[in-house]
Parts: sequence; C-alpha cells; structure tokens
Amino acid sequence: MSHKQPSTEFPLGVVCHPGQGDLDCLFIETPGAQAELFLQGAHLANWKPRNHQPVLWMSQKSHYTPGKPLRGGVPICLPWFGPNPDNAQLPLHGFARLLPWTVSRMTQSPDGPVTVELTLQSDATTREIWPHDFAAVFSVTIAARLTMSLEVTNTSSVPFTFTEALHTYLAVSDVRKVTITGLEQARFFDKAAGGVAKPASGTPMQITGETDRVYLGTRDSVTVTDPGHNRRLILSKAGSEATVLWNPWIAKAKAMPDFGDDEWPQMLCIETANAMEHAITLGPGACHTLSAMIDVEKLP
Ligand code: TA6
Repeated sequence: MSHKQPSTEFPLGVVCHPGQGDLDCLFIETPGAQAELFLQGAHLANWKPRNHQPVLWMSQKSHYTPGKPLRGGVPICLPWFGPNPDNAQLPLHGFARLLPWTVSRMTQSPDGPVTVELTLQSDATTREIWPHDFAAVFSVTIAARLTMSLEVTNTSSVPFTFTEALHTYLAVSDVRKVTITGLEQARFFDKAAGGVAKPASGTPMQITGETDRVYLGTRDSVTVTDPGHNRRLILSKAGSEATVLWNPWIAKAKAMPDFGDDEWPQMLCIETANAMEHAITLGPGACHTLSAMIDVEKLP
C-alpha cells in the first residue's frame, strides 16, 4: 500500500487501513462529520454529519472486490456515463470507478474540515480502453457540508470528449414518501420509459415506480424532503448541466446481484452529471471541474 500513501502527514482524525473486502480505505473523522473513502474508484462510501444519520446509502450486498464497482456511496462515472457510446462491451459508467486512485494531497483547515485529493492518470491500461491522455482529480471535503469536485485535464495534444457523473446514492427513509424539488422546469430523457425525451413536468417529483431520468440543462439545486428521516437534503452544484434521478424499483433491484431485493425503498440516486448533449470537449491542456455539495437540515 506504500505507493498509495500521500507524502504529506495524515491530518488528525484520518487513518488509512483496509476496509471491507480488504480494500484500502481512508477513515476520516472531523469535528463536523465522519466519512469512509475507498482508494479504488476514489469512492466515498459514507458521510455522516454530526447529529445526523448517514446521508449516503450503501447496499448490504455491495461487492468489495478489486476491479468491481461498489454499490452505493458516490461512484465516479468517468470518462463516460452509462454505456460507452462506441462499444457496448466496455464497462458501464467508464473505468474510473474500477481503478485504484492515488492520494495526492490531504489538508486540514484550522476549524477542522479535512480535504482529501485523489488522482487518476491515464496509463497503458486506460489507453487500451480509451485512447486519450488525461489527469482526473477528485477532491472531497469532510465537514458538516459535503463538498466534492472532479477536475479533468486533457494532458494530450489533441482534443477529447467525455461524459461524467458523481453517481450519489442518498439514504432515504422510504423513497415513496420523499418529495424532490428543483427539477420541475427541466426537460428530461426518460430511460425507464424506453429512452424518450419528455418536457418539464412543472411539478415536484414523487417516486412511484422505476425511475431513470437524465434531466438536461439543470443548474439549480435539488432538495429531497424526507419526513421519515425528519430531514431535508439539499444538493447544489457547479460545472454540471445534467442531473440524473434513479431508483430501480422492484424488478431491477432483484436482477442486480449486488443489490438486496428489498433495499430499493431506502435509496435514491441524485447524480451531478454532464451527460448526453452536455458531453464536454477539452482541448489540449484544458481542464473542467464539476462540483457537488450536500447540506442537511432538520425539518422544523
Ligand atoms: O444513473 C442511472 C444508471 O445509469 C441506471 O441506468 C442504472 O443502471 C444505474 O446507473 C446503475 O448502474 P450500475 O452500472 O452501477 O449498475
């Protein structure tokens, strides 16, 4: 594990040791929150702000196996979201979530929040799958507010195009009883309905069946009001033009080996993305940053 260790000192409250499945994991405790961050995929698997229940959902059936995606938390979809547009045999949501990332920096601000930066760079393995040179940096600040950013730089001499998402799995008391606001004015691509473009609904959203939507042209924050957990989750973002909403419901949950049959009511994915018509093209040396923030408020 030594090659993955940062050259800097570990901030107070951060330890690195094998997590589930013996995968290298940073366990982070700050005055405002606790978190678990796996080096494989730079995968945030837990964020629990002090005095709140965990905000991220992890499946009890998740794999914790080198080279297999974790089910839950915040998978990083990169350099493509969903199926690869040119080759359906390539891994869904790209390879970034399957590879070990390197801790490149850890800092602590005087009032306690810890920021960890992990890096993934193109190499012979990634070039075989995706013939471009890039550097990706995932930065996460663990505090009462969760702040994540994904910076992608084109380190080659020709332009490339990519799509991406922070595929955030939120823990909810019962997905049928939460209300989602902030997407009312956005048109969307409805994958659960077979892949059709639909106009903005104009109303807050409630989940009543399998849901798999890519909302387009979205910059506003999204709020999930969850009376069962007595809280509101507010997801804001920057550098992102798409928001994905996903719940597999009954049949799809059963079909996934790494997803418990009865777990679907307890999760809701709200993903900060650049996908479909919002794919990003970067010229040589250019970079793009997508950021996502989560705040938790108790209901009055
Ligand atoms: O973001 C929604 C989605 O693209 C769905 O279509 C669904 O398949 C999900 O991601 C999970 O993908 P995964 O590869 O992690 O099973």
